[in-house]
Amino acid sequence: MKLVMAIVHDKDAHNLADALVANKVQATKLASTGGFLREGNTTFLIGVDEERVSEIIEIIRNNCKSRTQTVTPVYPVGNSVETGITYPTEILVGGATVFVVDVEQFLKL
Ligand code: 2BA
Repeated sequence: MKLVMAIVHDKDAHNLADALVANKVQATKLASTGGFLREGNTTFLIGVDEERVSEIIEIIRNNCKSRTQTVTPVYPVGNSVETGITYPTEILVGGATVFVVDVEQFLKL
C-alpha cells in the first residue's frame, strides 16, 4: 500500500475531493499553510493500493491547475534575508505537489 500526499491550491480542493469520491478513492483533507507564501492550501492524504497510484496521480493532475502569483516582499529592499526577493515577483504555484510513500502498516481499529 502507498500513501499519496498531495498539496493543492484551495481553489482546486473542492473539485479534487469530488473527483476522488466519484472514483471511489478514500481521502482525508487537511487545511495546511505553505511555508513560503504563508497562505492556506489543502493537503490530501490518500491511502491506496500500489496499482492505483498512477490513476490517483492522473485524477490529481486533471483537477489541479498551475497559477501565477505575484509575491511582494514584506521586508524592505536590502533586508530581504528570508525570501531573497527584493521586488514584486511572479511565481508559479502548483498544480499540485505530490509525495508517494510506502505504508508499513494500514490498520482500521
Ligand atoms: P508555499 O511554500 O507557500 O510555496 C508557494 C510557491 O512559492 C511554490 O509553488 C514555489 O513556486 C514558490 N516558492 C516556494 N519556496 C520558494 C523560495 N524559497 N523562493 C522562491 N519561490 C519559492 P509550489 O512549488 O507549487 O508549491 C506549492 C506548495 O506546495 C508550497 O506552498 C508548499 O506548501 C508545498 N510544497 C512545495 N514543495 C514542498 C516540499 N518540498 N515539501 C513540502 N511542501 C512543499
